[in-house]
Amino acid sequence: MKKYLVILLALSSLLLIGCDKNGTDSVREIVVSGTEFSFTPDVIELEEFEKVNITFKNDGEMPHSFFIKRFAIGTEVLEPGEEETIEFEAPEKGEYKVICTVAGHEQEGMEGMIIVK
Ligand SMILES: [Cu+2]
Repeated sequence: MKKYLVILLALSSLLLIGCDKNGTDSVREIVVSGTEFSFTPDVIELEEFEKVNITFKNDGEMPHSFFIKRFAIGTEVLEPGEEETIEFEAPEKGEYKVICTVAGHEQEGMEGMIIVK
């Protein structure tokens, strides 16, 4: 009987540690790089309603932006070398397309996806 109690205590303390790491106030930092003509990473996976800071860096030689189409949220069009951070709260489960808003860049393949699981 005592043995089980010890195991139980050990498990519950593990759970507590887990909670601290993923507490509701924690904001994950995600960095996305943009070049001609792609995003790296091009897929970002988020938990439902997770809060994240997405920093978009223009590592290319042309102006670029990072824009989440469905919600019309994104960075300004940034010059090469510039970066901007946006705060984003993941919506419900789904796939949300990300594009560069500079004319022609989406057509060149500058698109990505936020997948909320
Ligand atoms: Cu672009």
